[in-house]
Amino acid sequence: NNCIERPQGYNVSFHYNSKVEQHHFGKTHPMKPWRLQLTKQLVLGYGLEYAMDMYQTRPATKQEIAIFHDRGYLDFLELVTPNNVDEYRDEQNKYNFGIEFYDCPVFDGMWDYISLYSGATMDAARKVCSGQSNIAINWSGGLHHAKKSSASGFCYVNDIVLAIQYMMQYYSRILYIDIDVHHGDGVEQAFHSTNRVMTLSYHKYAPNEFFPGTGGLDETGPKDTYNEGAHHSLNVPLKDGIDDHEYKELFKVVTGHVIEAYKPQAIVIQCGADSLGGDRLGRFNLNITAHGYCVEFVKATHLPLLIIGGGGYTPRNVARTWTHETALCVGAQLHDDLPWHIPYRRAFSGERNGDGKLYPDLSTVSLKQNQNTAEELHTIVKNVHWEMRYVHS
Ligand code: V1S
Ligand code: CA
Ligand code: ZN
Repeated sequence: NNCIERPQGYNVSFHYNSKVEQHHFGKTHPMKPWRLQLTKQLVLGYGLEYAMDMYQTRPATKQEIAIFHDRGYLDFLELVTPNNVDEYRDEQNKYNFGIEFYDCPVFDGMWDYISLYSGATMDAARKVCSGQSNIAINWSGGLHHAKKSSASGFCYVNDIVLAIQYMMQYYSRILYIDIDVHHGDGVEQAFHSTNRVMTLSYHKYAPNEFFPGTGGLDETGPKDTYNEGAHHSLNVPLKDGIDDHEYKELFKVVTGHVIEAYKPQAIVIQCGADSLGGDRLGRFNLNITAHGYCVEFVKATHLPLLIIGGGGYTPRNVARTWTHETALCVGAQLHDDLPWHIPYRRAFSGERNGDGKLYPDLSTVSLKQNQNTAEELHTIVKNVHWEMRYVHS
């Protein structure tokens, strides 16, 4: 740990409340808040806390969450429990719990969980806006599917929208980037009609086959060109099995074009780790370093940066990735051998679990063939570039 030093000239902050990791969505549910504990332990195991400001965050208040969400919806989220859920039949349907009950279950302490992850993201956003942090990190946030008055895809409250709305008081143009394997539909929808937020999501796209089914290449905002939001939603729809080289190249060129044209004053990046090879729900073949490349790339812009988590359903790899990305932020290089003294070391040991290494080869874990053709990727680049004609800083 002696080699972990504070970066010179800039501040990185880590925002966390360990109560968040104690929640359970249910035995068979793929979302495991426990992965956050695993991540924190790796971060501490490598001594990265010596290089950052560590904040224990408070839960967001209902008032703070109501800046974006519907009051009635929040009343429901606050009051419903597994014991009284049957008394809320109408609300369940109204707020999308009926249809998506298995995706968004009512579980014990659900409101605590919601206010904890939202509170940590808001805390991180405040540190960025005050200039106290150049980079602020909250791995428990990034729940990009939640809508104003409905839950969707494991997301109840959209902490990203709350953070961006807060940041809009300080910055006139904010770029939101989403590298979760799923389309960042909730964030896109929330800022549909404004040119002050540009949303850019990279995801697996297959309508009727892969959740949530939106985010096609032609989905670029309102089609009415007088609407300020026109051309300010960007999507990079991909197929199964994209590899490190293709993804990095695509991310560099597309994000590069967008930054050059839009000239954002701050960046928010959602780092869902379900885009890694071998993820339980994902379809890509990325290694940890390719995922991390996206963080390196946005860090290199030297713009105020908010980094949040998101999906990620193979907990050991989620922890590896987010630890690697925390290290990138502070400019530390980590040893490929995981520290010996961490709790749950067994979760990372053995051939199936990555042999005690930080950077196991994940491209070989997934059996997904790369279905993306060079031509398709070229079309994406061309389209985004073309779309930038309408974008002015
Ligand atoms: N893919 C997938 C998937 N798996 C599940 C699931 C599995 C077991 C359970 F006990 C509960 C749920 N749900 C889904 C997806 C939602 C994916 C959400 C990703 C979230 C994120 O990573 O982007 C951000 C945190 N839901 C569906 O595919 C919808 C259904 C269409 C099929 C599954 N059933 C349960 C609901 C309807
Ligand atoms: Ca995405
Ligand atoms: Zn996801």
